[in-house]
Amino acid sequence: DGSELADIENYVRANYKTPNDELFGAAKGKNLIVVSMESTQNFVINQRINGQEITPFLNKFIKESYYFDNFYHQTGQGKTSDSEFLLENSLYPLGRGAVFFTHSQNEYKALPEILGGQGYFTSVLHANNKSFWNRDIMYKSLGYQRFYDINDFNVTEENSVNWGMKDKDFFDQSLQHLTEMPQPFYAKFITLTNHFPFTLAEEDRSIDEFTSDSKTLNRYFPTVRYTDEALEHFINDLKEKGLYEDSVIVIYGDHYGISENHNAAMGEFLGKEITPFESTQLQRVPLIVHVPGQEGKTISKVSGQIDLKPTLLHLLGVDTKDNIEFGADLFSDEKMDFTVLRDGSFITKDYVYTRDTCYEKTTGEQVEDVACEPYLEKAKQELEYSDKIIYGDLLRFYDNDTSNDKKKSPAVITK
Ligand code: GP9
Ligand code: MN
Repeated sequence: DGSELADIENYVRANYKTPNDELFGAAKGKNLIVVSMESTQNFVINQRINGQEITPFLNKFIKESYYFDNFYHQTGQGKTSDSEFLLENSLYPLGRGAVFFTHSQNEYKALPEILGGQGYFTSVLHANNKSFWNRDIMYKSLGYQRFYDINDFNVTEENSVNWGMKDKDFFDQSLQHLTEMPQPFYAKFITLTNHFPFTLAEEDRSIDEFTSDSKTLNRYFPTVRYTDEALEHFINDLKEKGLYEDSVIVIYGDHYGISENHNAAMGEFLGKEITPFESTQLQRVPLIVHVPGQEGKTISKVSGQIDLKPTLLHLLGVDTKDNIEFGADLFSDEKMDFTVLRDGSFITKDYVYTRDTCYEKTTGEQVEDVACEPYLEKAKQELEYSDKIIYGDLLRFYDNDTSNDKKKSPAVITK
């Protein structure tokens, strides 16, 4: 039965954060455009290589947007799909395997399903095979109405590199789909060019490669820049089509791109040794939220991908207090500085805990465990509760709203 859910529900209710009065519903009825940026870590923001800005567009765009500079990815082996899972459900992905594969038949009350219930047209655009990461199946469970997959794009040898369609062509061709969608819409875009091994033709490179012993890290910078340029074109196109002022635009990094195997090269680039502390801090990814009519602001509260769902729902004026989720509205004054990574590491306002070691954040120095102890239990508890929900398919027993019946979810349409 669902009795296990009672404890979890109590925990979730106790952790609910009251939305910010001014921002709740600030974008009511607007479109929601989310861009998942492949492998983009936060260290590239406002950073240069050989004097060249790596992300000139994003550096400008963050000044006109809410920019979260202490926002962590929380993905595991499911990589991009895990980040999608976090965004849509505000639940943690699993400690091993990819929840998109292992639990695609569960009952969820995901963002697309909720927004669909609010009259939104919900879709994902990603120029890859629909079954990659089991997306075609999982997207049905999440309540997506349409998946624009590789068959909805004209993919050629010229417009492809590395894993598939180049981001500039992807956004170009996506615009056609976007302008044909009924409004309001929730459209999620998943980029691809900045994917390991970061290959890119010479003529598409606008900045230098790095010059370390890691060819991977060396190549990373031009591909990050390529996606930055693709985003600039996309935002300009949105302005041209009149969609910019009618849409909340969210851009976030899905997970790290440079693994710990490249610590020596990364240390060379950043000019410091990559300790476990630094390595954890490198799990920050950009989060940019552009709300029409609102000025830019950098928010340094410690947060993670788990917080996206309640944050976005509140901006759109949709209440979340009956939801079972572990994130909190990033605009809430009550939001704690706290986030848990999938490997059990956690970050607070003052400390970083990883590999059974507590570090002071400002200095990166190891400190007594007792400093981190108050949060250790909470970190474990959250992961454990979230896992229980997934392994037990517990949301099946949670019926706070009858309109959220799986049988009524539309079949996701692919060509
Ligand atoms: C594949 C793309 C990349 O469709 O999303 O997936 P990743 O390897 O980053 O999980
Ligand atoms: Mn990815």
